[in-house]
Order: sequence, then C-alpha cells, then structure tokens
Amino acid sequence: MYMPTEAQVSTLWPQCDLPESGKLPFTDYSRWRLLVNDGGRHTWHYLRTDEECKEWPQNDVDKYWIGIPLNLPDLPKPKDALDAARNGYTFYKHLQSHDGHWPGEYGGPMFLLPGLVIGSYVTGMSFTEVERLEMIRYLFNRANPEDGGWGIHIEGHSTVFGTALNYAALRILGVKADHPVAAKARSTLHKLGGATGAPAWGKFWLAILNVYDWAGLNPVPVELWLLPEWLPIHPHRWWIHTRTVYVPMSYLYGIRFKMQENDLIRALREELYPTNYYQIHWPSQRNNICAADLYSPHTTILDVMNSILSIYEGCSIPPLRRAALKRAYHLIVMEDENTEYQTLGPVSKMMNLICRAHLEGPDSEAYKQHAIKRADFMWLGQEGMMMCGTNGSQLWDIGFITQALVETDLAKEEANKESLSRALGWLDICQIRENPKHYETSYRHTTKGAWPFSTKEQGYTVSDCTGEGLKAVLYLQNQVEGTEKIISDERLFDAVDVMLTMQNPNGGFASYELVRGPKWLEWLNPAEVFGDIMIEFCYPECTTSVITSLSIFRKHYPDYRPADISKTIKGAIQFLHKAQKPEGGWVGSWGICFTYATQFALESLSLVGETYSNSSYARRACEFILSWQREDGGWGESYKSCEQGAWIQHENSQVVQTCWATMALMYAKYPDPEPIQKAVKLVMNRQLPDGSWPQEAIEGVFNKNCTISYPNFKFSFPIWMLGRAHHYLQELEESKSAAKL
Ligand code: LAN
Repeated sequence: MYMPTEAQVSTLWPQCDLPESGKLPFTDYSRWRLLVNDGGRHTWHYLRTDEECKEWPQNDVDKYWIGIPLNLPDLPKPKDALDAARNGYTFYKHLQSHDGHWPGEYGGPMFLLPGLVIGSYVTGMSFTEVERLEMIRYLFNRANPEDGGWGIHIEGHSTVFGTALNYAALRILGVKADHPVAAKARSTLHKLGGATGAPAWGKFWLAILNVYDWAGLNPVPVELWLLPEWLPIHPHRWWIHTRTVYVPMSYLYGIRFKMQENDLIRALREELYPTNYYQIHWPSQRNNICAADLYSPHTTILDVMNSILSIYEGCSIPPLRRAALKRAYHLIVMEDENTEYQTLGPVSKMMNLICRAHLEGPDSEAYKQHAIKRADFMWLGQEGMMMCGTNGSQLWDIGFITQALVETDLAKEEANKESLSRALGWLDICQIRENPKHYETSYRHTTKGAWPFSTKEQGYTVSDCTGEGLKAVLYLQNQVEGTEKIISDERLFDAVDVMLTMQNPNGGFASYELVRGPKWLEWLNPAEVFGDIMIEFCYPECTTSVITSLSIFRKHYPDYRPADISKTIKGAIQFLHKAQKPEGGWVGSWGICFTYATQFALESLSLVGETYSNSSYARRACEFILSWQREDGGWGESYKSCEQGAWIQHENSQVVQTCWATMALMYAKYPDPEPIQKAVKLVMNRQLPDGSWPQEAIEGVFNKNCTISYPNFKFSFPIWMLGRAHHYLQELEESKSAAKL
C-alpha cells in the first residue's frame, strides 16, 4: 500500500512567503498558454524561457481568459440589433480555438479545489510551483471580503464546508498559519463552530487528510454493492454523480484511508477546531452540521438507518467487506478506463486517484494517467487557478453559439463561414461513436450516437447535450448553404436512437440515464448540502431539448422512425405541460432559473405549434415572464430562486437572463413589440465598444444549492437574442402594416 513519506511531502509542498492579497498575479501572466488538443482537451502551461514564448505566442484565447486586454479596435457603433449581434460575433470569433470550439472557464463551486489539493497531497502528486501559487491566489481572491471565509460556491455565504476545506487547502499549498488571509479565515471557521460542523462530504475529505476521525462520520457501507440489483436501494439506481462519488468514497471509508501524520497535519488539527482535537468525542459529531451549511436536513429514516449501520460497522464481517471492496475497486477501474481517466466529474476524479494510488502505487499506469488528466480540470482565470466542475463545457457552448448564428442568419455571411465550418468539424469529432469499453458491467447507459457535455473522451451521454449537438449539426448541415455534410445520416439516426432510449414513463427526460430508482430514495440523501441528488429526476430543460431537436430532425428526415418520434414528442409535451408552475413559469435546475427553463419550454412548445395565440400554457408563461420585467427593460433573478423554487429578484438586471426571457417571448410569438424593444435596448447598452459583454452574475446551478459559471453564455445568448429580435420585430412591423392595408 503506497503512502507518501514525511520527507517527500515536505519537499513537494514547501511553505512560502506571500503577498497579503491576491490582487496581482503571483506568476508572470504573459507566460501562460492554453493548450487545446485531442478533441477539445484544455490544459494550461507556463513557459519558462523567452525562446519558448516566442515559439508559442500568446493568443487572444489565452489572453481573454486570464484577463489580459485584447486591445481590439472599437467596432462601428451598431445601427440596429442585428448589427449589435454581428459585432458580438466579431468579438467572439477571437475566442474560438483553432480546433473549432470555444474554450472557457467552468468554475463556481468552492468545494472542488480542496478535493484536488487534498487528493494530490495524500497521493504524493505534486503541482508545479506556478500552479501552486496561482491556486493560492485564487483562494485569496475568492475569500468572502467581509469575514474571510468561503462558501459552497463563489457567490455564497461562508460555510464550514467551504471554509474548513479551503483553509486546509491553503495550508497544504504552502500558506503559513499566521498569514492574514489564513488568520481571518480561521477566525471565521471558529466562529462557525469549527470543522466538526462540516457536512458529510467535508468530514470525508478531512478524514482522508487525517485531521478528522473516521469515527465522526456516518457509515458509508461498501457492502451495498453486493446487494441484489433488483432491490430499489441498489446503488446502480442512484443518480450517476452520487453513485460515481459513492464508489470510491465507500472504498476509502471501508479501508479507513488516512494520510500519514506529519507536522502540517498535527498543526491543522489545532487550527481547524476551537477546542482540543484530542478530546473531541467523534461519534457525537456524525450529525453535527453547522446551520450555515445545512440545505437538506437528515430525515428520521436516514438517522435510523445510520444508527443501524453504525452497529453493523462495529461488527462488520471481514470476508463480506473484502468482497465488497474488491467489487468497488473493479467499478473504479472500469470508470477510469471508460473515460480515459477523466472520470465523470471532478470529485470522483480525485477519489478514484486516491484509491488507485493507494493500491497500485506511483509507478503504475493508472497513477500516471490520472496525473495527466488531472490537468484537464485545472483552469487559470483572472483570479488565479481553480478546479472546474467538469473537464470543460465544450459541447454545451458550441451547441448554443452555432444555433445562434444560424437562427440569426449571421451564418450566411461570408465572414463567418470559415468559423462555422471549423465548428462543425469539432461537433463531428465530439460525437460518441461507440458504447463504453465496460458497458453493462459498469451500469452505463448506451452512448453510441450521443453528444456529451464536454468532450468525447469523457464520454457520457447527456440527454440535452445530445439534443443540442444534434440540433446544431442539423442546422449547420441543412440550413447553411454550401456546408459539406460531414456527419452522415446514420450518425444522426444514432443520436436520435439514443435519445429515444431515454424517455421515462411520465414522458420526461432526465440528465444522463433513465430514472432508475424510486422517489423515496431521496429520504436517504446523506449529503446535507445538496438537494435532489439520490436519483435521476425528469427536468424541463432536458425534456425540452429532446422535443426541440426531434421536432427539427423530423422536418429534415420525415421517414426515420416517424411513429416513435411522434409518440416521444407527445409524451414529452404532456410532461412539460404538467411541470409548468401555476404562476406560469418552469423551474430551472441547471441554469438560473425561471427565465432559463421557460425559454427552453416555450421554444419546444412553439415547435409543436403552441404559441401565445393558441395555447394557454404559452400565454400563462408569457404573462409570468412579463410580470418580472423591470423598469430598465431587463430581467434579473438571484441564484436563490433555484434554492427556493420561487422567483427571487437579483439586485440588478442581468444580460443573460434578459436574453432568455426575451427569447421566451419571441418563441411564443408574443405580439406586443414593446417589452422586446426595451430588452434589446438594455442588452445593446451593456455591450462594450469591441463587441463583447462584461461578466455579470453567475449563470448556472446544480443540485439546487451550488452555482456554476457559464461565462460563454454572455456571448451566445445576446448574439442569439439580438439577431432574432431584429428579424422578429421587423416581422411584427410588417404584419401590422399588412393588417392596416
Ligand atoms: C452538469 C453540467 C451540465 C448539465 C446540463 C447539461 C446543463 C444539464 O442540462 C444536465 C446535467 C448536467 C450535465 C450537469 C450535471 C451535474 C454536474 C456534472 C454539472 C452541473 C456540472 C458539475 C456537476 C457535478 C455534479 C459537480 C460535481 C459535484 C458533485 C456533487 C459530484
């Protein structure tokens, strides 16, 4: 069993003297380059010499994302909305990568970087000095200015989860305990009650680091993997992210993995708690969760189950545990191999690495591959280096901008042809062509024909990513004259086939798989900080994307499975009708919030002919949207709307949400031009002279309680909305004049 030694640790992770704040870069930002290769992989590299810098000059993509001004000339002042959209794309083309897609930052959650740092520390996997410094700077910059703590996400209030884990990360990265940033964070942590109040996932990472005792965690029984698969509680029925995290987590709990003690660990035991670490009564900390952290309190059933499992832990049967550990390890290996060591997400990525490093050691192929792919999650931004929510949002971003170009007719303009043909080339390589290497044995859903959220290598089917990928390809290949059809009909049929396998009996679509488990499994949700994570749920956004793409597909391919497609669309529309809130909107689960889901809903309703004039669903939705338009013509919802499932106003109107709301009205063919004109004005006023838009509030969300950034949305949706609005308002004008005649 491998474990880094104390001597190794102190050379790999030296303590350093640092400035008091992270305002200025800790490294030379002119030396950083984003390498884009192998189907959209993103990795940041620091060039050491001037020769290297000359050979590999910094381009606009590098510069933009790390905040170096592009110094582009001012564009001619737009005369109308289409002009403004055109300017937007003129700028956005500078951010397109040579391979055709648009790279981007995918930060937001504040519980991921500690996993990266702790996971690397306990496996002896070091970082370069410049990476370490920029991670420290990121944490400095992201500490809440008032109290110096960190929340669960960049806009959230300080919690124990955020503060204890990021504090530990800072210290591992080399910040001394008496540095002002560390001291301020520590004082907030103590005010919150110290690390004993961390939620289960926080307790887990601290236990791995050996600064929290495993006896202070509720059991994570690996034996569940040995249960018969027909049981409703069997983990293969859980939401894929929860089960993919649970596999290595239960393995590491099962072996009670902990880092060997060293000076830093002994120091952290003192710093993370306001009381004496060695006198803490651990079993009574299991259900101690700080009020600032709590989102989904335990149910009584969960508490009872935990008590029973705790008794079992005291007398677990060794051969059974061994067999279960073996099974879990096999699942980990299969997951690594299915995803070329990307794994499904950043949490499982680091946990799988710990398992593999522990059993197979640092010379193993698994360790080496994990080290290579770890870089795919590390993104350098203006504030420093962060850990991303996935290995990128490549497909998602390219899907929207390409559709925007086609729907606005900007795709027809000569100046945009080359860029779009590169984009189609990227969509081509991103489609998944086969089922996974380990398929049914690792409980995977079919992948042949699907588009993933990020890259083909990551390789997971997502219902709406397949929908958006398919729609983008259909648009580019069929609606842009002169485009070569590089993606064959058969491959489009494969995409349709995979979507058709994903409809649930209620007509709705979930994210990665069919809903496999019963609703009551949510009562057993042990992660106090997230909501709705135990099983797949049907989401309006996923469902609408399937309706929309299938509706467009059947226009171009009326003979391919027409009966199945029509039945699927019908069922999905029924689901969508039912999911509408009495007030008229749809709650978004992946974007903030009502404006996001409602625009997709109205898009798909319009494709089956339901609009303002003939559908009570569309009418109510328009009225709902209009009721939230502000004086300035914009819309603005806080991320808190997602936490509470009710509209909560943001302090300011937001460009991206204004675009979603306006698109919703246009999809529904809302007849009054005024609210649309007002919104167009606002979005045009916020555009900068170079055609770009500045970053505003965070755009995305997951698991109800954590936000996530989609910084590319501030380009794709304004371009899309402005271009559409231009044509839409013209059409309204024309029909008004025709009516007068
Ligand atoms: C994502 C990002 C994309 C998102 C959409 C495609 C937008 C959505 O419509 C379906 C669900 C999906 C694919 C999704 C699921 C959950 C993810 C992967 C994320 C929000 C990105 C990060 C998040 C993941 C769970 C973060 C890691 C944290 C854990 C709790 C495991």
